Amino acid sequence: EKSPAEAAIDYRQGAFTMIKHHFGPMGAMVKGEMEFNAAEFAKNADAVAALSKFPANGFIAGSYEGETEAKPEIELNADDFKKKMETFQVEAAALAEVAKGGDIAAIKPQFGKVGESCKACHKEYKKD
Ligand code: ASC
Repeated sequence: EKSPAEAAIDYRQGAFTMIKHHFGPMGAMVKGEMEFNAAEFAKNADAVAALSKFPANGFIAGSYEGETEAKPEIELNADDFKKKMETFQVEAAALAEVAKGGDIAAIKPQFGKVGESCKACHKEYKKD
């Protein structure tokens, strides 16, 4: 039987696995490693926007040791962490919106903003 902390770690890792699954192909399209397909891109952007709401639920007290890359600083800087999660959600929603237009030139900078929002959190709160 899993402890609440172990279950929370599994939950957030599951959410990040799903996010990565949808974010990866968008990155490949933006970089020109994969042919741009507007419909596929928009579907992935919708998925990331929806999934962006979930990881925060898994960062519960006591879940910063064991099989996790999350740093205990998350608990100490809870307001900053929450703000960074919300930035990710806002930027992901904006990407889903711009993706509906199917214009790669408009999509690219917003995709960049989502990536920056991932990186901002990882930089401070994810173990290397
Ligand atoms: C990814 C991935 C991340 C982000 C980040 C964006 O594909 O796994 O953590 O993008 O590298 O800068």
